[in-house]
Amino acid sequence: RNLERDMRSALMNGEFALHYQPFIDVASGETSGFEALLRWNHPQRGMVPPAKFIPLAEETGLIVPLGEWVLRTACAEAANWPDDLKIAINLSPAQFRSPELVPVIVRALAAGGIAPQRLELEVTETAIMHDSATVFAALGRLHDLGVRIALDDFGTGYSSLSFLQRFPFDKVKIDRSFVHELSGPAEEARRIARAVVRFAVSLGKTTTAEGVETGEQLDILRAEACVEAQGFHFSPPVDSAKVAQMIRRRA
Ligand code: G
Ligand code: G
Ligand code: NA
Ligand code: MN
Repeated sequence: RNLERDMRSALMNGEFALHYQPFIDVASGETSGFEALLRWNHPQRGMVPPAKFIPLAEETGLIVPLGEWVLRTACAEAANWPDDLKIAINLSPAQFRSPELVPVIVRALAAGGIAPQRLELEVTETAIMHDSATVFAALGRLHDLGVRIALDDFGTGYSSLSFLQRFPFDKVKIDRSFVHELSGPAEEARRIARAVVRFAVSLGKTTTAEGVETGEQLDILRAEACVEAQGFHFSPPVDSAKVAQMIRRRA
């Protein structure tokens, strides 16, 4: 396919960029960190959304070099930030099949002088179910180094509770489909949010709600003791110049 061929050259041509979306501590309103989100500025097609090219990158194996570029670039960026700010990076299941994953992460952290505790790796339930022995081994080693693991899009997958109990993660990201429902009249969404927060707390994990778009949603999440929030209500993903501006304004 054309897109596949273009993607191979895009990495060399510098057509990929990272945008960053802040996540906020609900209680203090302070920014806790930024999630790196990949963007492809195609010379003819314009912005190609990740939903279009990431599945293709996974199929073709290109996600391995692309994912390494993301890790290096995001850590280099975070090296410029105050060191209380975390950097969150999404990982695809296919990246775990590379024996280079752990060394690449260790080198990216060392190059930026970033404490492992500042790095948060986001993996989906689907990713960890798939090929779980390999994923377990890699995430276990990273977790032992102090890297934090977040379970992304929580509530949309099929992981069993016993599986989650054995899995070394620190944070649950409540999927935005649940957060979206919080503005509606249905009490059910609120009960789900409450249940997820309590579930996380009982396992000793922290929580982030994704896709927070309104103050009403935020108020409900605060009342349910959700720890962090992320979404258009605070900021969309922005480029690194805008991140620098946000950090200056904060200081
Ligand atoms: O930024 P946007 O909403 O378009 O992202 C769509 C999806 O692409 C999200 O689910 C996100 O997890 C995924 N995504 C964005 N950046 C990366 C990345 O660097 N690596 C991987 N594996 N997935 C990413
Ligand atoms: O799957 P993941 O959580 O990684 O997806 C991140 C993507 O979600 C980002 O690419 C971003 O564009 C999108 N996103 C971030 N905040 C919001 C929001 O408040 N509402 C919606 N609908 N999408 C959001
Ligand atoms: Na994510
Ligand atoms: Mn997510």
